[in-house]
Amino acid sequence: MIIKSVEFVKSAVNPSQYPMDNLPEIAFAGRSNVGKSSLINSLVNRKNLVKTSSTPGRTQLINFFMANGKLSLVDLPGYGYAKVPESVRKEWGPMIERYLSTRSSLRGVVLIMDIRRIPTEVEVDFIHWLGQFHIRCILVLTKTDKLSKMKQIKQYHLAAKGLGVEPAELILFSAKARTGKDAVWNAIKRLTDL
Ligand SMILES: Nc1nc2c(ncn2[C@@H]2O[C@H](COP(=O)(O)OP(=O)(O)O)[C@@H](O)[C@H]2O)c(=O)[nH]1
Ligand SMILES: [Mg+2]
Repeated sequence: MIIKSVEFVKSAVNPSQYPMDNLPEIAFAGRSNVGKSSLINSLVNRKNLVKTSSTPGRTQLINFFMANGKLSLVDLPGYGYAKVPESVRKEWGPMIERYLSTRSSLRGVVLIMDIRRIPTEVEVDFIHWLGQFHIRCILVLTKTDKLSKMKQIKQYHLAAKGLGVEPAELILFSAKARTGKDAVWNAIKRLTDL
């Protein structure tokens, strides 16, 4: 996809604050610090459209972006970061659930996982939960540059097994090495008919 323009639209907590433009929408989810913001920046060829951080667990809002005036991209707050206070965590679940279960323009969720971590029941449950809402899921293993090619292949198969999917359903990605971007875009295009 050739990105001609991309802009931040707004941040939201409640459905009344979501943009009303009704554009096809793709949301990005993953644990804090997994490389979600870096992946979005890389997809739209921007260094810092979405703030990246080495201090995880800070973003607690749903951030909406618009690409080429016709595709909505959503950065969901990361989950599973131990240092997030319980009070914040209590808000997080319902906020994400509300978004995912009510957003009618949502065409799919990109679930981003660190290739070095074997997916746990958190990821498996999330995928299952999305399925119950008939939300399509694009599975991405990121930070592949951190592993040798041999280790990548090993982890790729272990991740597929852990998630209960065919290896071919997983996309290998690295923001640093700039690999996997076309594969993610192709998957997004399939879900959005763009
Ligand atoms: N080596 C490497 N580091 C990455 C990659 N993607 C993100 N990071 C680093 O991981 C940290 C968290 O990234 P960020 O995009 O802010 O993660 P988020 O919390 O999921 O949005 C930052 O220090 C990034 O520079 C990648 O593909 N390779
Ligand atoms: Mg982020």
